[in-house]
Amino acid sequence: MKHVLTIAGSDSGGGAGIQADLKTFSALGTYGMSVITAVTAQNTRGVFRVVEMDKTMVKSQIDCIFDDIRVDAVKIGMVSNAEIIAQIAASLTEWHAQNIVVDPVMVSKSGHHLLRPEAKKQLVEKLLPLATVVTPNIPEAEVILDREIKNVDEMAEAAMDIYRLGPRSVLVKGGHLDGDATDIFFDGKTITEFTAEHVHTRNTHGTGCTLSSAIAAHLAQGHDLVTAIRKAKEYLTEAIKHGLNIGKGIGPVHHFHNLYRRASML
Ligand code: PXL
Repeated sequence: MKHVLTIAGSDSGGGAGIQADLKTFSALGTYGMSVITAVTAQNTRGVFRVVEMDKTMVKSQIDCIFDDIRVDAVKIGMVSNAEIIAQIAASLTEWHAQNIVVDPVMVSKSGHHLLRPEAKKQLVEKLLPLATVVTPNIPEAEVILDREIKNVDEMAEAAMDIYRLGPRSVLVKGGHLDGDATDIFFDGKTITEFTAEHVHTRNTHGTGCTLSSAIAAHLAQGHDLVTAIRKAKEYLTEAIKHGLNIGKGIGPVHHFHNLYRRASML
């Protein structure tokens, strides 16, 4: 079995962050591990409080894992401050981590800031160059590049410009544009478009976390980037279609739709 690590924040509501990542790793047949960067008090209606971890505790968690267990891929999600970002970059470099998926989490679905604005520079300068693939949605790509992105052509230009910041490849996710969800992937040579049907549902909590974790799990299993992304999108589309009406706000996607269907538990 392959081993996949998430470095991200905890979502007490269970729909996003570490919880979504571990469910995704498990659903895709990999062994999941976690380094917690922050604890959020949240539910389907919003994020109510955030406590960031001490950077030395982030270092200790990473060291304990890499010292003992082979890590086949790493997904990085919510990392809210510059100190923790610098620590993660130093530790992953020291341990020669491979297959790193960076999801540049900035704002929750409910509109809560999960990245301190002053930490953007560190995220761009320290984390992006480590990424095998970085997976911004349109609002995140706009913040990274400091300009608006209004259509698929501008998404492709954004992917190429973010590529220049140092990651091995870039996936700009188009779910925030109207119409079908087209994502644009650039690996330094070729632009690849991924189009999935736009599922009309309110229950989309954790979609970004789930996609980046699924890409990491598929990279760990030896797939190339384009295949890993295609399979991750297929998994996410089904998880959104089976989204759960939990809570009074934005409900989570169903990570185990496949398993529950086979066990007649859907
Ligand atoms: O979806 C981004 C995200 C990432 N990580 C944590 C979150 C959220 C959104 O709510 O809570 C911990």
